[in-house]
Amino acid sequence: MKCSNCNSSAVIYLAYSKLNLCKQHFFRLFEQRFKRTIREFSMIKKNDRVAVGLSGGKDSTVLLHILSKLREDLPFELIAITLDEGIAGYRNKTLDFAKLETKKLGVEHKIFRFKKEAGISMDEIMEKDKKEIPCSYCGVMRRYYLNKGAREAGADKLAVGHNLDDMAQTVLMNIMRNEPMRLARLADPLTEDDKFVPRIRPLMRTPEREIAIFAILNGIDIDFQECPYARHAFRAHIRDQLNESEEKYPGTKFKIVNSFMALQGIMRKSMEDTKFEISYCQKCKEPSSGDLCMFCTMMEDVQSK
Ligand code: Q46
Ligand code: ZN
Ligand code: ZN
Repeated sequence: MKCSNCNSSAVIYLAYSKLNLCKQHFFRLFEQRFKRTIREFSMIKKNDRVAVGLSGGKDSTVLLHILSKLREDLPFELIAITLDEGIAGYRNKTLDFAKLETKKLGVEHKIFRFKKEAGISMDEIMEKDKKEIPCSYCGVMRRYYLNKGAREAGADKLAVGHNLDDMAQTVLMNIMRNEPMRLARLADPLTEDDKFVPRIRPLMRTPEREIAIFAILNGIDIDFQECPYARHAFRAHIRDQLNESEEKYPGTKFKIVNSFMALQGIMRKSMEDTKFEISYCQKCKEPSSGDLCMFCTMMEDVQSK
C-alpha cells in the first residue's frame, strides 16, 4: 500500500481520515497534532518546569520522548517522576525501563516509593486488606504522591500520558455512572490551589493505537505486562465497546472527546458557584476538602486493620 501523500510504502492506515501514511508522514501528523494540542490549551509556556509522570508504559514513555524533542523548539525544563507502588514482579521491570529511558534522554529522574514515603507498599496493603479493590487504594496514593512529588521537584505542570482512548473511556464512564462533577473536573480542575500542580494531557487527542505504532517505529520497547492487581472490569467493558464502535464508525473516539470539549465551557460556567472551598489536611497539610485528606483517611483505615 502506498502513502496517500507520497510514493513511499505506508506503515499505517487511519480509517477516520481514510489515509495511508508512510513513516515520515505519520511522524509529521503525530508531532503536529501533539504540538497543536499543547498550543490549544496553552499547556506549556517558555521556561516552564514540566514533570512527566513516567510509569515506564508506552504512553508515558512516548510522552517523555516527544516532550524531550519539543525542547528543540521551545525551551523548557523536563523532569520525570516515577512511583514505585511496591508490587513485586511488576513495577521492578517498568522501573528499570523508566531509568533506562531517562538516562538515554538525559532527563532528571525522581523515584517515589510508597514503602519509603508512606511506610507501606501496595503488596503489604493487600496482605492486610484482601477485600478492598486494590486500585481504589493505589489510585489515591498515586494521585497524592504524583502531585506532591511534582510540587517538591519545583514543577509548574504535571504531564500525564492519558491518550484519546483513555479520555473517551473516562467521559463515557462518568456519564454512565451519573457523575457529572467528576466529568466537570476532568475538563478543568475546580480545585485551584497553590499546592496542586496543574495536570496537562498532551496526548489526549492521540489514539492509543498510534502511540503504540509510534513507539515501535522509534525503537521504544513496549512492555505489555499488566499490573497483577488491575481489575478494571467497567473500564474494560467500555474500552471494548468503544473499539467496536470505532471499527464500525471510524472517528467515534474523536467525536466523543470533541463533544466533551465543546461542553466543558458550559459545564465550567454552570459549576462556578459549586466550587468547593479548599482547606488543608490536619495531619499532612496537603489540600483537602475535609479535616483529613483522602490519603490520610485511607492510611488510618489500613493501619487499623
Ligand atoms: S498500579 Fe495501582 Fe495501577 Fe496496579 S493497583 Fe491499580 S492503580 S492497576 S495504574
Ligand atoms: Zn508519505
Ligand atoms: Zn493528609
